Amino acid sequence: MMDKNLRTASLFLNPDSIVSITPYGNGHINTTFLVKAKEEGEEKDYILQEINVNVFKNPDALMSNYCAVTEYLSKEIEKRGGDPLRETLRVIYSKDGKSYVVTENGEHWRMLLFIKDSICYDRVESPEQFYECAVAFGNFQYMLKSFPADTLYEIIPNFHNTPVRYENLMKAVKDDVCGRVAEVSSEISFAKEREAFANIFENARAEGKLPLKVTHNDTKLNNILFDKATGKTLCVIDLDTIMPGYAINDFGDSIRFGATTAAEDEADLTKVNFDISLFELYTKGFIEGAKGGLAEGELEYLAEAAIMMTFECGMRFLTDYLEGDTYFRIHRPKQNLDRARNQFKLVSDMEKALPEMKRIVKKYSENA
Ligand code: ADP
Ligand code: GN1
Ligand code: MG
Repeated sequence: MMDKNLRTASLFLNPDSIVSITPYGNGHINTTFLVKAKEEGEEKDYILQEINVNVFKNPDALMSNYCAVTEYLSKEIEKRGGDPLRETLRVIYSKDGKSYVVTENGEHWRMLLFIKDSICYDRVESPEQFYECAVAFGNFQYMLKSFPADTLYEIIPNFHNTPVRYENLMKAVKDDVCGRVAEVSSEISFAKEREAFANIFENARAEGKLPLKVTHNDTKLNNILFDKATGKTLCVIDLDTIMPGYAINDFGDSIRFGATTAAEDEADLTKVNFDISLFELYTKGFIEGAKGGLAEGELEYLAEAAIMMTFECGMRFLTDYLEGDTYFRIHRPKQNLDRARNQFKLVSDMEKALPEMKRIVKKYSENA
């Protein structure tokens, strides 16, 4: 009897070529495995991923976006003389020609070429690395600037719509299905005090200041691969949430995850501090990477976007904690609560630093 994962991998590869299948990575949403194979004497590695259909309700639309964007990027990379097999993801089609398969027990799986000699970081290990990450995400947007955004599906409606995330939190508070509200009253008050702030991007959009662009929407440091040999960025990964959005949210989400002195789930808040020097480096890199592609209105709200994404993510963690941890994978009780408190601590720090953050944005915008 074949093991379940081997059976799934065999829908894409010859089972005799498969050497091992092991859990891989630290994502909160999908379940990822590394598949080591030997094909005609040559070692070949693949990523096998179960698509979380609790989160991604329309895997067909998701994989349509995924294939369209990766094929487009492959061509762009080739035009620039790059290596499309290392600088973007390559979807491996199943033996029956599908971009993903549905197994007999209803699971949805896809396969990607594993990018060898690459490394992925959960924490910023050197300032240069964060700067490189900024250039790469800025450049990612630049490369997709002519991609027809209206051909992409909106994979998760209102994904970075902060007012909707606020409403979801208020609903979770009202329902209190796990009886956890009493424990988090100060976090709920923190969110309520920022209700008006949550709306500023939607208002700016109504004034025509924030255009919709093709955006990544999950620009964490661990969604980028670095080249082991050169230390330079290689490939933007985790393309599940590619859809039209605000460019400044891609900026803000990277700051939330990277410009901090602690991991996202650090429970000791004395260790969690916003690092403005990393903010400055990222600002410089992102503006450079976007090569003049950011409009005046976008630059105006760049600093606020860091606070917005951090606040929004904090609310999402808190909502999930109140709803019984059904969305973000947890490895210990209260991990989502720790994540929420951690994000709110960063929001407080950034609010204090906002004038300085705006000064930094202005400094680099002038040369944009
Ligand atoms: P999630 O949505 O769960 O975050 P990701 O697509 O980000 O899933 O994958 C999880 C981890 O797997 C990444 O952080 C990275 O370490 C690794 N990974 C994903 N795709 C590749 C790839 N093509 N080559 C090498 N490593 C990869
Ligand atoms: C999730 O899939 P992963 O771990 O890269 C989440 C992001 C959050 C992030 C918080 C589809 O990202 O939106 O910002 O966790 N992805 C989805 O770490 O919800
Ligand atoms: Mg990821």
